[in-house]
Amino acid sequence: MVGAVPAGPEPGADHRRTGDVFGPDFVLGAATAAYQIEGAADADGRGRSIWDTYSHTPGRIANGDTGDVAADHYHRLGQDLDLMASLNLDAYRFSISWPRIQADGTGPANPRGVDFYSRLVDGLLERGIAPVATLYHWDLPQALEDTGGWPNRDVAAQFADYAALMADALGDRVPTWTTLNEPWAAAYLGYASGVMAPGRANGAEALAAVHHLNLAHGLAATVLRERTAPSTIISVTLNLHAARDGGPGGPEAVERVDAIANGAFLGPMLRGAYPERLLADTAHLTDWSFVRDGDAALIHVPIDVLGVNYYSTVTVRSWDGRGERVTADGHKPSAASPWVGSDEVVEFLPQPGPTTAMGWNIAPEALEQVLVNLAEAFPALPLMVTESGAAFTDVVTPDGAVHDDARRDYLHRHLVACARARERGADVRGYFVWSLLDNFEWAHGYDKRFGIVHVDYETQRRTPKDSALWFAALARDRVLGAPGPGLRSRS
Ligand code: IFM
Repeated sequence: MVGAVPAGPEPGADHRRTGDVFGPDFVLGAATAAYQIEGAADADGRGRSIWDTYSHTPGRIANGDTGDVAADHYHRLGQDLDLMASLNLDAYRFSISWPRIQADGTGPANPRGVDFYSRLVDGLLERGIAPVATLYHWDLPQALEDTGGWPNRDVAAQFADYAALMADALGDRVPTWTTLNEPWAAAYLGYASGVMAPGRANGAEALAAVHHLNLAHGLAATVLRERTAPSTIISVTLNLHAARDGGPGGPEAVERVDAIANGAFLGPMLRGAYPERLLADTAHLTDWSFVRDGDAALIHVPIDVLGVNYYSTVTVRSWDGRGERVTADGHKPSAASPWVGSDEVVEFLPQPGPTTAMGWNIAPEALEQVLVNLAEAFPALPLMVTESGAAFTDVVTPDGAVHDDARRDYLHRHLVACARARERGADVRGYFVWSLLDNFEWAHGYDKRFGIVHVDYETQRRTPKDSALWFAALARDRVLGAPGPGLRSRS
């Protein structure tokens, strides 16, 4: 579906060039997610989510961190809105916490929860910043997990009910909606490897979760379409894997990974069917009987934009069963694999550096190629880079600044990748930095900082890093200036 991505940049490709112009129609924004920044875990009738449960389970999160307080965005909304305006953002991508709206995942909307997002949307519009609302960034109400979670089909219908509540509450003011963020992570990291909430490790359940997330997307997209204005943009965000051939047996390994990670979502959402490769590779785990007649049509509904989250590549080859196999999911070591059905046959090789603080390799040329491959596979579908960014070890200098040249360089090179993809015919509409603020990085807790704005978690003081000031100048001037000294260029 995305296909193979060649290793390394093409000779002569320049991912540090300057002078690229991003016209006013190209959206330059920043992204966050509810559980990662809001805090206020018990405020105003919010229910518990699977991430509350998971983060409060000893041993799950680095340092025992939780999202209870996070960046306290819930109580600092006005300040954070002003911060966004000071950075000249065209758009702000946020997610809505489902348990703030429906504490137990069912029933009427909690007016106090709705009010928070209503104030957020109004505050954005007052400042000329376009709201991009994501309905699901992994915080399933715990009460729904208690009924079986995403492996339970009913949750998809409950998600559609929640989508209807939000469409009715905010649909008159939110121009762009995203149904799901990274269902790959929700299904495979949540139910197969267990390094994310709810922390189950069962491949068959993960595949049922994949299907019910796809169904949830389709049902919610339909509800949004029916209840909002015709001009409303409806999208989904996928973290598509850029898989490289690490031979021997590389092409087959790439095909397997592409099917599990990319085709499992692109297939039903955009083509109306799961890839044969996926069905074959997982046949020993499940008969896919959770797919019912009519589901394909419910999932395969028109969307207006495909959101792409991109961070790094994977390099794979077929495992010959000898020696010690290297596996990876890029998140946290786990006893169980997220590569459901292929974990015994695909070997993940260490990536060449340089890397970020997450250990993820930096490869802007692969973002370019993913966008070009998608444009070729789905020519009529506009693309939006909905997350791109990097964690580095930031240092606050005595004068209170954060000179994060490496992050600035990272962003620069990935924006060049977007510009190059556009030159090669990809209809890339915009780029959202991950993330506006330092935040709760899931199993890594607060150890990893992705923000272009530094957060002092003791005082909740916000300090725009140099990357934020650079991004603000780009959003104002629309021309890509000189990159930071940053990392040694590989291009
Ligand atoms: O922080 C996450 C985000 O929630 C989803 N995409 C990847 C980011 C970095 O790991």
